[in-house]
Amino acid sequence: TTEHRFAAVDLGASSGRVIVGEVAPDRLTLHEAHRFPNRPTRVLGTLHWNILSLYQGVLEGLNAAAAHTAHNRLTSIGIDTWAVDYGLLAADGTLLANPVHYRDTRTTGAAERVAAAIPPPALYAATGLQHLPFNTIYQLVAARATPALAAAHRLLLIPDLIAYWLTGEAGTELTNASTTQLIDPRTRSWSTQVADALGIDLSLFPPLRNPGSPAGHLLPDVLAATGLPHPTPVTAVGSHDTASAVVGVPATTPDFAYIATGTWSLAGLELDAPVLTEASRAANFTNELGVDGTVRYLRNIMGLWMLQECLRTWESTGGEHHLPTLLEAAAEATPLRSVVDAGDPAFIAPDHMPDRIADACRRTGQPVPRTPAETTRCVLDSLALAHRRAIEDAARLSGRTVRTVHIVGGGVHNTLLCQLTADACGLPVVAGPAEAAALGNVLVQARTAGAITGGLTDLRALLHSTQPLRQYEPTGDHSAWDRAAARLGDAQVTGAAT
Ligand code: ADP
Ligand code: LRH
Repeated sequence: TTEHRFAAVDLGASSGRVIVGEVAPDRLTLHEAHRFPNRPTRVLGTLHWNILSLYQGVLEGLNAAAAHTAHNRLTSIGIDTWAVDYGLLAADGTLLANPVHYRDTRTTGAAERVAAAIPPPALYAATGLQHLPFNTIYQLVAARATPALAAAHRLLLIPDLIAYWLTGEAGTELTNASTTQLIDPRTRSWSTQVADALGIDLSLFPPLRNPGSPAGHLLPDVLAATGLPHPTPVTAVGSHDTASAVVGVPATTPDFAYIATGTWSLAGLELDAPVLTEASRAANFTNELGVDGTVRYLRNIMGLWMLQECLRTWESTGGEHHLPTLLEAAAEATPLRSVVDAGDPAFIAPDHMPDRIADACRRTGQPVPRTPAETTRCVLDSLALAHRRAIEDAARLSGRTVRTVHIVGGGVHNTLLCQLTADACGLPVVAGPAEAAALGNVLVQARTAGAITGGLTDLRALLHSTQPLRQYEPTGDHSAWDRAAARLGDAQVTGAAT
């Protein structure tokens, strides 16, 4: 029998990893070949991704993946990363500027400029995307006068940039392209209307490609660096990490909602068609494109970023904070003492997170958390509340019923967050797998290679039968969550649609 091993390159905002998946029709095992930190760097006031350091991590990871497989052979490699960001290339392929982090403040004021060119209702009708201040269109409008954009021959989204460096071939993978706010979710192709209104040159983007299509072969210098043999193909997967994570949801029935929890919480539903109503726009729901013609109807919630940033602040001021110990203390803290709006864009930027949380509690007339454990509890209660709100809104706006909530991503390790989410939603939560994005990445490659067959339901059945999952039943007094929500008022948890 042919051995099929696939490497998933999965770059998240907190860490990058290269994971080897071994796949057969009834078997799916993962081996983490390499994990490396993702540390953005501020240079002359602008927050950048350390893109070459991340690429170095990819090469080292592929080298470790090769060493893990017989004859160093991988059936293929797939790449997924965070969304919206990009690199600009000259005609000879040179990277013209270091990619800017979506949390950089350069997009301040860009929303007003975009709204002047195309009113928000028309933009939503054309793209179905929630307003996030860092969507690619806002970044491009903010960068309009820069020399790099003026000189650019090509724009590559981050996973497409990594794929280009590995193979020399350029493409724009569709699921991630949908996060630019330049794609019409009905036609699943570029919106020339939006691009023209904003003066964005669509010819900067190489041709669209679908998950499952070939994306080239490793170049000789990459083979030398990784020890992989020629030819090692790269396969397009859901290159938006959240698209791959949704493939990696081990659902067994159609009436599920998902929450991909990592740096962000992405909470919503998988649909066959976009919801482009005014009510959906007002609730700030997005229609990102998924694998196999699906739509990811979801809302961005601040996620564990809030906790990561608190930890970073406490550590920088000399505190020792071990996450598991802190979570144990948070589990003992008073429930729902204070909650903040985990959809509020005020939490997007880095730095001073504990102070910003304290300010939000003060502004809404709630007790200010005094200790790291209380602040942690406030963050987790707030995330659970935002999860519930997103799932309820998604069900209402799409006319669907939800009976099970799946949590995937790094947040699966946070048992308190999983239990609070079950309590807030009043629904059973199935938690796992933590590496759903890597699994979704591997499964799409495996299907393309013929190692497995079927639709998303079949891929999910394989996940369900092979991956360790944990179930949480709702507990506690459900009305306590309604009272906590009421303290935040009507404008909460939508990310303030304009
Ligand atoms: P991303 O893909 O955005 O980089 P991940 O899905 O890797 O993020 O999730 C990272 C988050 O998962 C961390 O910020 C942390 O809050 C949580 N996490 C990871 N491991 C653990 C753990 N052992 N206990 C509790 N939380 C954890
Ligand atoms: C999660 C994610 C999310 C995007 C954000 C920029 O990693 O891709 O889906 O909104 O990063």
